[in-house]
Amino acid sequence: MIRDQETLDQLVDMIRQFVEGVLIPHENEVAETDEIPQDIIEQMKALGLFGLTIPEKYEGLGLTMEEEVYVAFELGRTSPAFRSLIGTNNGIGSSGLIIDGTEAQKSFFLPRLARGEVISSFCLTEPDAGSDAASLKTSAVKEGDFYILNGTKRFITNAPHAGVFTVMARTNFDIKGAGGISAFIVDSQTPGIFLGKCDKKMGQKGAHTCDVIFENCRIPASALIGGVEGVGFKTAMKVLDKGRLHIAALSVGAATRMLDDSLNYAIERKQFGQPIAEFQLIQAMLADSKAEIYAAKCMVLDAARLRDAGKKVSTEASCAKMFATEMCGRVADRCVQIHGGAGYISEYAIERFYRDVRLFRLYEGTTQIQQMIIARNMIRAAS
Ligand code: COS
Repeated sequence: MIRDQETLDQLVDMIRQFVEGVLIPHENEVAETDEIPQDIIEQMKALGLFGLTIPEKYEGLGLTMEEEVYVAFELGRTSPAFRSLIGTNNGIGSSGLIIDGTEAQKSFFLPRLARGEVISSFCLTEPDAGSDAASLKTSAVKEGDFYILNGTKRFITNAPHAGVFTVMARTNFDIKGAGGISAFIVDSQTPGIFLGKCDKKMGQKGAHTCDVIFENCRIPASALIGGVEGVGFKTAMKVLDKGRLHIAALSVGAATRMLDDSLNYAIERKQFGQPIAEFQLIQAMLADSKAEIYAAKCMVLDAARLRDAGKKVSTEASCAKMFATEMCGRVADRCVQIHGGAGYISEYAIERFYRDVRLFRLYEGTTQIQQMIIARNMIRAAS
């Protein structure tokens, strides 16, 4: 749902100008230094980019899902590292609170997240609980007015910068799967929290992940999201339904950028006495990529509108995430091919994008998990 087309157009234009004028010119620097310059972070704060999806009541812009995906199409056109820094506050790091938090939890944390004063992270994955998230072992044992957290969370995006963690932990050990899990909102300065070394990744330099280790970490009982035990897994799944749509939209943005760069390259690059764009085998790659981006964009927008209409979009979010991220991988591969040998050289952005976008098919649920969710939902609906 678009609340006011003119306001959205202004926001999208402003973000496009920021992406083109500030972020794209700094991509190489971020890739080389593995850091986003502080002055860019300050500009992101000033533009309200940390609070795009946080409700207006809590100082955010309160974007609807449809509005959010239009913004993500733009943000996707530059290095994913920039989006990653603001991504958790706008998505998996705040959604749990927005969807299921108590009023006290929302009013305490959300304005800080919206202003970018505090970075949030989402702690679901563990060394032995990745795709099978319901098998997580991190424990939260109630002791009076406190819970004691113990366990290790893995590959946690923005953990090195986080001021607050949404942590999924087991409160009931008699229930083996999802029903024994609760969600907590945890201040990262609480004694008993330790961070691992930053992970060395294939790409997305400038975006940081690491382990988060809880050792007898004592948190107040008021940290239980929504004040209800045993529903933390469902909170996590609802967060991921939304997050998967966002990743699908980013994939559309990244594929658009890669294709734009490749089209320009194909028009400029001459071989056999003419621009390579004149060759039909190059045209086939350009046309297939264009059509697939269009298809993914239509899917993302449709799923976003359904979510705004209050529909359950688990199937549609997984369809969009699966199709858009796989599409993005195919486009990345074709775009390297269009660049020829130059596509393997880091002077061209496509070499970096090829590595950066590989993560889209993995995080917030692999393609295989999306397939499983889609098929399961189909079977359930038919039985
Ligand atoms: N919204 C609300 N509730 C949901 C839900 C959703 N999208 N998906 C599942 N649930 C509920 C189910 O209804 C079920 O509740 P009941 O027991 O009351 O019926 C409960 O959650 C458990 O669901 P399910 O039985 O489907 O859980 P499974 O363990 O079999 O599998 C998958 C769940 C595989 C879908 C889940 O573990 C998953 O998404 N894994 C990937 C994790 C991931 O994306 N990790 C990325 C890292 S986080 S950035």
